[in-house]
Amino acid sequence: MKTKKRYVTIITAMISSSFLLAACGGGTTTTNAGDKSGPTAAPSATAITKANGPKLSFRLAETHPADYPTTLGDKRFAELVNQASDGRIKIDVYPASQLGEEKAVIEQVQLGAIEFTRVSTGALGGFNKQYEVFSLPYLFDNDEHQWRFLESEQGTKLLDSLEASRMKGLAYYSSGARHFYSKKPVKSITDLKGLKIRVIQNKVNIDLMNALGANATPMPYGDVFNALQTGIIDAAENNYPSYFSSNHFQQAKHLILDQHQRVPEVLLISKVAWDKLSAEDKALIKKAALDSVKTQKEEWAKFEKDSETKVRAAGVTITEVSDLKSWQEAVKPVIDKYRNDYKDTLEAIEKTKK
Ligand code: GTR
Repeated sequence: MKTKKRYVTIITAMISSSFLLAACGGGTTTTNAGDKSGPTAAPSATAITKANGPKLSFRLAETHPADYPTTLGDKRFAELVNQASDGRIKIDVYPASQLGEEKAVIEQVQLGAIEFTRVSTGALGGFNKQYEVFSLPYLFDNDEHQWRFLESEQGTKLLDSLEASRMKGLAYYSSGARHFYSKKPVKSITDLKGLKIRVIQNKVNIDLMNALGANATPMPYGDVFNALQTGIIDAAENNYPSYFSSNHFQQAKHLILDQHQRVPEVLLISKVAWDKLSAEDKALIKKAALDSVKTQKEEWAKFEKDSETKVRAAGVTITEVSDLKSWQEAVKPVIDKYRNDYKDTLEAIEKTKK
């Protein structure tokens, strides 16, 4: 039922968006290069005035629900773009995976069928090898360290490297630290052995689970709740906000705060859509994306605390890890395996340590 409803929403959204884009000359502000129409022809896209509504209408796909911090960041971005373009550019945010799960959305974005999305760099790792670096364990000491890297020259270079995968990275968003949670009690690293653990699909995640003696089970985020409920998997891993908002905490009540990854989020646009924009619109979209980071970070900080309070109140068993050394030792072979592949990025991450 849920899937059927989702497809109806996707199709309806595609139809309405294509109509608007058709009215807008296919999502571009420039006059058709091959336009040979004379004075009697129907008005071109550029002739549509603000009074007739926005000239450009785009969709932004978001996995999380409407009140989740990344969605609030997306909405702020859309609002800033609308303001800066004086109503010419409209971006509709579709939360709660209405346009599909991350992997499917990224494929649509590559084709230009969906223009914008906010996704995890974990999911991007399946499309652009450079992004798998973020799935390596214990790269960053804390969120501040991660942001120093993301805002460094190498962090910006990485965002720009998405162009090779037919996407244009606009900004990074916060996503805190990821921890394991399980249906069975997990008090130490050895308790993960033999567990079937859901991961975001990419090669590093599979190596990481192997290093822990667990079985990696990649699947879309939206399937995890049922998979936990039916016992297809024993465990999963995520940050506090996702653990809470997805209700995974109701099925997997044992959380261990091992902080194995900090996997940032990315706000991006399809290269197909990007290439059609005027230089002026590119600049205002890029600026709006970077300006929306402030809102996303503020909302993140609030929601992260709130989620922790709520899962604690729900009676989840939480194990603190006072000494991460044994965890870091156990997963070191994974970093060693990839050290050469990500030499520049790993060096830049090291340099941004304090
Ligand atoms: C969340 C992330 C989502 C999605 C999810 C997952 O932290 O914000 O975009 O990637 O993790 O585990 O699939």
